[in-house]
Amino acid sequence: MKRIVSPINQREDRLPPGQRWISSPIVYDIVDHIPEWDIGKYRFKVFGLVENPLELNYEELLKMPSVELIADFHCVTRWSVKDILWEGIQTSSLLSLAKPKGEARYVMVHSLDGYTTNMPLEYLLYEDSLLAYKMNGQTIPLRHGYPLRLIVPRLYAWKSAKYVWGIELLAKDAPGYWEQRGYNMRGDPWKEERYW
Ligand SMILES: Nc1nc2c(c(=O)[nH]1)N[C@H]1C(S)=C(S)[C@@H](COP(=O)(O)O)O[C@H]1N2
Ligand SMILES: [Mo]
Repeated sequence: MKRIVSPINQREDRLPPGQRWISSPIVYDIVDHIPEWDIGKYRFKVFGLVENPLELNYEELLKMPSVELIADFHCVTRWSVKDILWEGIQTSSLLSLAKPKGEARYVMVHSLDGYTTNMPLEYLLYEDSLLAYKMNGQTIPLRHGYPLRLIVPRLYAWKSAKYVWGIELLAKDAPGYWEQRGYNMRGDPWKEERYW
């Protein structure tokens, strides 16, 4: 299997300004209890401004061409974790199947817990952006995003939505859960795009 080391790990300023290294990611959730999702009913969707809307069940996702990714993880609350190993589907390959329309410029990511997050579409076209179903060699634990988690190493970790069920392509940017509460619409850690 192809293994990608994220370009962010290879930067000279690998640790973004205002961050410190810790050994493993701290779990954050907007709800108190994450239920065991019914995987038989789970459907992942790419919709909105696309020529070919996609709908895939979990089994179909696992059959898609996959890659391994090693990437650092940077939380806006100032901790960072080195070299997490993920396995999953490159978002660029899903988008090339879905065929974004010309007007599509932004995405809204939708999660099973009601969480949402937005970002410019270009971040899903980088080779190191993944929809991951494995973490450190095992099925992603529920607390870290089972069944499917977006990983966008180039942005702060609140953009790496857990429990993802959909990616919606939009012409205009719109704020997700944290973005409605003052977090940045882009969130580049090297530019310290934390809040407004
Ligand atoms: N669905 C969902 N995804 C989410 C969150 C959340 O509350 N719900 N929190 C975000 C934040 S703020 C961070 S820092 C990371 C934390 O990842 P972890 O819980 O796997 O450590 O998940 C992000 N993805
Ligand atoms: Mo976070």
